[in-house]
Amino acid sequence: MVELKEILKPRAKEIGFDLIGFAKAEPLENEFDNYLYWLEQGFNAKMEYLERNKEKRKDISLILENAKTVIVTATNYNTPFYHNQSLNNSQGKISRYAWGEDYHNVILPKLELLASEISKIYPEAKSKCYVDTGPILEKVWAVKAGLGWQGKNSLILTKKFGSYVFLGLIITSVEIEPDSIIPDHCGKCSSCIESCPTNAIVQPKVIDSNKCISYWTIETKGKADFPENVAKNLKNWVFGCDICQEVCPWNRKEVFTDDVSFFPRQNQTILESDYFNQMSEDEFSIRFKNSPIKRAKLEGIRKNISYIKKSE
Ligand code: B12
Ligand code: SF4
Ligand code: SF4
Repeated sequence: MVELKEILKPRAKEIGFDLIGFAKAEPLENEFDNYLYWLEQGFNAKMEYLERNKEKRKDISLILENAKTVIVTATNYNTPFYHNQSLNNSQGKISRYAWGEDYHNVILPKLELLASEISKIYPEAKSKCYVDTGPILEKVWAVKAGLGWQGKNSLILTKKFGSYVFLGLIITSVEIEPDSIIPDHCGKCSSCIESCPTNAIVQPKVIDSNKCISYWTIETKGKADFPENVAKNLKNWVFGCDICQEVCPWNRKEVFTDDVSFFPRQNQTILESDYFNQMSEDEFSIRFKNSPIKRAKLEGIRKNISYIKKSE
């Protein structure tokens, strides 16, 4: 049991993961009730996919039969680049996670490579890899695997890298000794709650997506009008929002990744209104190929920028 873990830990580093942890694949209890509470409150906004496959979110063995272990990885995406602090109202900020390549494309092949190490040792083992898109409460598993704690901004904070990490998961049928949980280190701090311009952190760890700039600028793809509270308080964010992470003391360490795929493409951390007004759909597809920004579509980005022109 211990032996496989000792093989996977250094191999994960070689492959490019910054942290790895192991959790026992058991059904969720309180965490699942909290998720149901979150849905009941309508905090998922129009993200209906979060209402589907509830049972799989509770019991991970419905995703992989005979699941014994959930392996969770964290990949640091912090880079030594920053937003220009004096922006005008035709310049929109891209959130840090979206400056470079789409993380799904970067992380999934690495997880598959790591999973193949398990098969080398246990050829009969079954494993499944996920980044973001499965019916899985990834942050809950990150806590269980001892990678970090869930901060009041609802994100996973790690002692070494803060919250600018992407999570990835391997569910496997092999039993591996679980890691210990790390205590919550938010303490009395509540900077994220106080700094959120739309009051989207409705209680510690709980985000109301209906109020979250990240939701409106990424998920609605130009198809819905922003509520007034969001439209007025965009603070120049046009794709995602990092305010509740920028204020977090755990992100002051500035430990940077050397993976250039997360560095800003063409050194762009902001998007200019004129640039998009002149752009064709084809140019948009080429410029944002394999970038998370493609998700918002040209129409969505134009709409988001039109809002910052009107915001305070
Ligand atoms: C849906 C989603 C969103 C939604 C909803 C956000 C949210 N907090 O749930 C929106 C579009 C707003 C969003 C935004 C962002 N996201 Co997002 N998102 C997801 C996704 C796909 C699912 C999250 C989910 O299941 N939410 C449902 C809620 C119920 O889950 P939860 O937050 O863990 O809920 C817990 C608490 O709410 C708490 N709780 C609920 N009720 C109650 C009640 C009480 C009394 C208590 C005590 C607790 C409690 O318990 C719940 C269960 O444990 C995950 C990937 C995944 N599959 O997990 C990425 C993920 C969470 N996102 C990620 C990122 C990077 C972001 C952004 C930073 C992007 C950006 N820069 O704009 C922002 C951050 C906004 C924020 N502060 O959360 C990363 C986070 C990495 C990390 N370090 O944690 C993830 C893990 C993707 C990944 N694979 O790396 N996201
Ligand atoms: S991402 Fe922005 S809007 Fe959403 S909770 Fe954090 S600070 Fe608030
Ligand atoms: S800003 Fe403070 S309360 Fe919020 S996540 Fe960071 S340490 Fe926790």
